[in-house]
Amino acid sequence: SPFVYAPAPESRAVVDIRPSYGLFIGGEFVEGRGGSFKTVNPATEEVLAEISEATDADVDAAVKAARKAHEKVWGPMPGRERAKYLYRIARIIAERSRELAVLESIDNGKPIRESRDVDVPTVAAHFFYYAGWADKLEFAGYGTTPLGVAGQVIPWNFPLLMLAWKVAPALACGNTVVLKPAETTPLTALLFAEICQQAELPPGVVNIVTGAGATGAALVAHPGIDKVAFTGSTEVGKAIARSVAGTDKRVTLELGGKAANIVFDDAPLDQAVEGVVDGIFFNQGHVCCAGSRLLLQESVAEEFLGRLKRRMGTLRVGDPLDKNTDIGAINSAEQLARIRELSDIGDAEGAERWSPACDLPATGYWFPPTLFTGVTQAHRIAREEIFGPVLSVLTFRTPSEAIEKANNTPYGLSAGVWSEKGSRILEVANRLRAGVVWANTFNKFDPTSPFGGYRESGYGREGGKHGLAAYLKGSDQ
Ligand code: TXE
Repeated sequence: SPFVYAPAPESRAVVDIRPSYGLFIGGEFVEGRGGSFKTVNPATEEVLAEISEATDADVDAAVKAARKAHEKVWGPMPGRERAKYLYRIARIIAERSRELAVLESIDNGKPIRESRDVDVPTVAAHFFYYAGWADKLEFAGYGTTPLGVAGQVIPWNFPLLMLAWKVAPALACGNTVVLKPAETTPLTALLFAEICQQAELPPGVVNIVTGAGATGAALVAHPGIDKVAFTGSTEVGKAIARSVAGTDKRVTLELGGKAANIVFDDAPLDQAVEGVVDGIFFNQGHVCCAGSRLLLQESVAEEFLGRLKRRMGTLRVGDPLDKNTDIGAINSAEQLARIRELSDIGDAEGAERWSPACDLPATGYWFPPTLFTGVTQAHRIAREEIFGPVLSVLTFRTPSEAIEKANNTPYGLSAGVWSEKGSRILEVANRLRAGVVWANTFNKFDPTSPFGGYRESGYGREGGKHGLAAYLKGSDQ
């Protein structure tokens, strides 16, 4: 459209990507003993860097460094001193936010508008927020004794934000950490390691071990770990729960989801269209709480779908560094294959697929914004997490039917309710089995709010005061 404001793409030159990276153990970068693997820009398929693969011995060295730092420095340090480091880290993140946002978009594929306006500011906000708790832990009501060493394994959809959700509360409570980023998105965690050096964080308080699933498995199984925090697939979450069974390790798991976004006929429709679009197309749909099932009240379904399709037609898919881009690249060839497979199953099961016309770049991993109508609850696209820009539409007549359908999932992470009536929102929200319910909005994150699920979406809460419970001795999380 001639009316689109078209600023120049964000510059790749803002970031300095080294040809290879080591592991971050005891405050230093050291070469991993398991060789190396490559991280790729999913928008161009260009190899960005060689990343060290950590072996069991490397994981052991990282856990020992974390233990030493916990016993000698970080555990005994008064909370107000820990707070100073966390504030310093938060300030450096804010100062280096442009660099972090560009690097996140290059390694992950997400649009720069999102990494710049959502991911990185929320990361800084988490460090500021938990810095504020470090010398006030007694007011949280969970005691003030840290657990010790936390082993943290995170996914690729919000690499830096998931790091912040895990590292900030752990450090505020006096724990030290060994964190394993996902193998397709290690670069911002490694830049965070440099930020820890810049902040003069005592060596060993934060350790980063890169590698594939085996590195994560070695970390969570290590006997020197007191606490496991995991975000990722339900399958791996279950394997982790099994591997720590019978130990006294504390565990929090944040797993998959299949959230219902419920639109009643009295909803502000244009606002609801925006919320539905944001719910499923934000971050290419690589969001555990994505509103991947749209439940539409029958009386408004046709009108709503017309408006939704028109809005989807305006979404721009392409270069993540272009400030106009709404939908960036799919994070990996494997994830693209998974999205394609489930979408093909949707076709085979008789649902009707629709996407607006859009030119996808020839190289890189791309999937258009996609809508399936004629979906029934038995369809796999209504039951399984697709983790891509694919929305399954179902309809309902009454609030009870909406609630029943929304709850008809093994997951229980999030949901959205759209209605002009406060009483209806409260009634429906109270009957939804989901850890987070948004009303007339979706995908809003804030460091002060707890986040987490039920059933196959895992257990434990991250964020807010509740997020401290996972890292202190006197709680049951
Ligand atoms: O997840 P994995 P994948 C869902 C989404 C996606 C699917 C697969 O549906 O399509 O999972 O994604 C590490 N012990 N979500 O394969 O494998 C791994 O190296 C310890 C939802 O990427 O769970 C990475 O660091 N760690 C989700 C992290 O676990 C292990 C986010 C997550 O990878 C391990 C991501 C093991 N045995 C995917 N195996 C969400 N809830 O947000 C792997 N890992």
